[in-house]
Amino acid sequence: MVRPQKRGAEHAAVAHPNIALIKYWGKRDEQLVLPRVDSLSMTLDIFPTTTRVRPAPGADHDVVTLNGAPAEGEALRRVVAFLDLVRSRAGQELRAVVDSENTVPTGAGLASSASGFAALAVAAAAAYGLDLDATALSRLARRGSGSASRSLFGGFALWHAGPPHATGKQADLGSYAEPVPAADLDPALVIAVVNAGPKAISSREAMRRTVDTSPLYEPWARSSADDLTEMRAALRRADLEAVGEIAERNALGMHATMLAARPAVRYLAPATLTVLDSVLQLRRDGIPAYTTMDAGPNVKVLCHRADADRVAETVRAAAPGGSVLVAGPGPGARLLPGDGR
Ligand code: 2P0
Repeated sequence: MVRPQKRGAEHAAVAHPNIALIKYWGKRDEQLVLPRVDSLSMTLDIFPTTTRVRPAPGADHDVVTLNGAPAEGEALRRVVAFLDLVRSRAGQELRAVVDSENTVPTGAGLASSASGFAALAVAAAAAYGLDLDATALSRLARRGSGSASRSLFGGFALWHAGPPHATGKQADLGSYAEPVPAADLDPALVIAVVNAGPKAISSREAMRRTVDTSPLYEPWARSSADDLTEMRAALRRADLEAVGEIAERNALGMHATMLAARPAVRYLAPATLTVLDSVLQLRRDGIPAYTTMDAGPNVKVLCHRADADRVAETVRAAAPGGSVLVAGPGPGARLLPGDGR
């Protein structure tokens, strides 16, 4: 465990993306980023984000660089709002220089907000002298982006929605992620990138519209609580088939809630369905492989690591224009020694 150096020095942290097997979809408090449902994810071992934060005495604004280019618009606003939160907790006003490098290839179609805000939470807390444990860092990362709360932890992580009627500080304290043990699962996630373009509607806006207008939202949220109970039991007994079946139905149900929103939110593309069909065929051929999709058309296929090459080959053939990546379980977010260079 790397300890923060002295407050005010540059601190660097690294975090990896995560993919939810039980989805986070819908907030009950936008400002505190409190979800409607518990969610459970696997942190990946690919595409880390490394973020450096250096308080800058005398500066009158934050300077934020993402992959070498100055951040602007909504991306800049979200990072500055996050730094404001850290500063208010630390009782400091110093602006900062933030430099974030994301290794997701441009256009890979994989979101970076989870790894990005997890790394930023760890680096910024250290740079401003906040001594927070992993639970408190998870709560803090949540304020940047909900799914970032889960990237604090390696392997499988459960993000608690928290007590539904709590408000203010109690509500904030109740919603954080924690690691979930999973015995001998040896999983792989094969990621079929069928469309790397920007999405037509942000997940933030899409989940808001779904909660506000979809008659399927509440039934899905209720069934998701049962999915989570079953998922935890399946992880405990290292039953990949059950984990996959539960993840697949949970994700399809989430997409059903969006399809029933008014107007509908549809992320699934023709190529998505072609990949889903190819995975059904794999199952008929005796390979345990199960799909999950997030706020986009790309498909993640959960399978045994020993089957990952065969699964990758199948989905590559099913979506010839796309690209295919294979990931395993990855580590939690951590502070890097020195400035991380
Ligand atoms: C998830 N997604 O559980 C779900 C499933 C997308 C579909 O978390 O508004 O970027 O920043 O809290 O975390 C994407 O939402 O949303 C997401 P905000 P976030 O992974």
